[in-house]
Amino acid sequence: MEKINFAAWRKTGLIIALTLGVTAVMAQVKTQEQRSPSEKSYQAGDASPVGAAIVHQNANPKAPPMTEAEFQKGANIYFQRCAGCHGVLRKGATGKPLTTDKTIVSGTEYLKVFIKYGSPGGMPNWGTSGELTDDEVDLMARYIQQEPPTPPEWGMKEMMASLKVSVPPSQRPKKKMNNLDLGNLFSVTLRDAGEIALIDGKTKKIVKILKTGYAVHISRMSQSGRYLYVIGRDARINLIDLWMEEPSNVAEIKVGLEARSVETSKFKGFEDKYAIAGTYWPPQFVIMEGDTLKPLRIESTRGMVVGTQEYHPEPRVAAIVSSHYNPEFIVNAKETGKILVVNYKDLTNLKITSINAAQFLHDGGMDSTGRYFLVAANASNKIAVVDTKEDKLAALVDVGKVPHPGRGANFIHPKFGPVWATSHLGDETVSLIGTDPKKHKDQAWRVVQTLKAQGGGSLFIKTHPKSTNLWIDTPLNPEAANSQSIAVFDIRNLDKGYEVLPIGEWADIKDDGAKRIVQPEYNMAGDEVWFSVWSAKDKVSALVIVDDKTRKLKAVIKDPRLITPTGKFNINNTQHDVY
Ligand code: DHE
Repeated sequence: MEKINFAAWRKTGLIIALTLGVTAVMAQVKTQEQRSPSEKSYQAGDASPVGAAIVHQNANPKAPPMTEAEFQKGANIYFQRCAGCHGVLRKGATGKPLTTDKTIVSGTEYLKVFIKYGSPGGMPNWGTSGELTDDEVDLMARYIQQEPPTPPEWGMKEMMASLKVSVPPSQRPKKKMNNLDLGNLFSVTLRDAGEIALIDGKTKKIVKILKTGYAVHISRMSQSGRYLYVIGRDARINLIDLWMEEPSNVAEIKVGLEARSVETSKFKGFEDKYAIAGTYWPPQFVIMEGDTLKPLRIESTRGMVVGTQEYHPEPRVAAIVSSHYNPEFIVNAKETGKILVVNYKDLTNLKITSINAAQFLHDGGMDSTGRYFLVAANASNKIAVVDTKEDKLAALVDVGKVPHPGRGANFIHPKFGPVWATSHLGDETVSLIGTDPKKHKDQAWRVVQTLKAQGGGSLFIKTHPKSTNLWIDTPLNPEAANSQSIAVFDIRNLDKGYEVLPIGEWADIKDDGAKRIVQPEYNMAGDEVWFSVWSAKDKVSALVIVDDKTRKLKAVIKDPRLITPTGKFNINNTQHDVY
């Protein structure tokens, strides 16, 4: 079977526009039309590791002929470039469905035109952009008329076979064996290296580089602050013990073929006991032992979509957070638009509260009290609010276009009291939502103010309880001036507008890399902010650290090992949900 050449296709190292919006009906749905280029490319995302697992051809007799080798190549291209929008089973997600009842009616020639030239409605020009050759365009036009291959399921047997506990709990230290200031350590995603860097917050030195899954996505902390969990797009989880003399991998598992989220149990009495991971494929989540990753219970997310109540075969698991109010995980199913509150008290008699929110759930975080969870339903331009004490939907709040908060930003608004903020992929606005139903009832779960920042293409917003700054990145904005800088508001005087800091320039990198500024992250004290200067794998990247009070450059970390740094996770802030 042909292997995906990830390195070649990801030659820019960044997110490339990948939507094959080929449909039987030329008209694009409204949401497609309204999507900005940055939004389209982001949602299409990166290569899905699923393609490598496709093993058989199920050709439709009405479809144009293909050899087995062509089919394999088509499957690889599809999973690298199209599945992010159109779904693994081609039933449609943020992109249109590409099922054979539609594609065969369209026919090869018609499909080729779409694939080669794209459309104003949302499909990139695969052929004319040089991403696909004419032969590959022809191959893809024929490929999408074959029945979609179904990737294998991944159940207990496969998970157990992949589980490696390299250092069993009995052989691990009983206390912290190093002098590291763990609270102020950062776990930095080195996306295209399949590694994380542990960096000391004070000295800014790389303490250790650890091998993780392919295109590693996020890091999360156990409640005690001892265990670090890292998940890659290939659904591999690495468990790192920060108490060891040298922090090291102690266990590893592959929980599926593609994933983004991992979290740990944080409720009193269950600290460090369980871990949970959600997968894009298969559409499911698994609860594991916190200190070994041994899988205990796997649950599917397949089911009915909120609103239409139609069956969806692959609701991908997006963000997962841990409740502080109950022994529960809050699991967000993207395509069904449902928030599943999973009570882990009794894994045999698992209780799941299924909350109707909206499509497509993506990322989110807690309010400052930790009681309410706010999550972006990005295609619906809404933020869903869950009361994690009562396990109920508190509100669905209309915000700007395609909200993308990361974990969001909590602060006290001078006029409206406690608010949580999100920026947007689809426009330049920042929506501030009131979060205090007791003392600020009139403002609760309403947008109390809308700020205008640099532009669309924002992915992350950040502040800290000790700061008066509100930072908004724009890494996917088409203008380099915006993607290479950061906007910062003074929370005490939001009407004053924002200041722009040229973080990319400050990194002082001489090559022509993209230098996208992504994901502000505070140190433990809340007095400095770290930014990634994210360029392609073969270009120089860096981390730029800004003094939060003065907004002046404090340090630049450059190191040949810092390949494509994106997410940064301060241990203390991640452990305690400080944002
Ligand atoms: Fe992410 C969080 C999914 C592209 C950097 N990303 C998340 C979460 C999900 C997700 C579901 C929430 C996890 C949680 O809280 O449990 N991300 C996806 C995608 O599906 C998407 C759009 C395309 C893809 O193929 O992956 C995507 N993400 C990206 C990027 O291109 C980014 C900018 C760079 C990268 O490293 O790949 C990126 N995503 C991040 C980061 C977080 C994240 C840094 C965690 C933010 C935080 O503060 O917690």
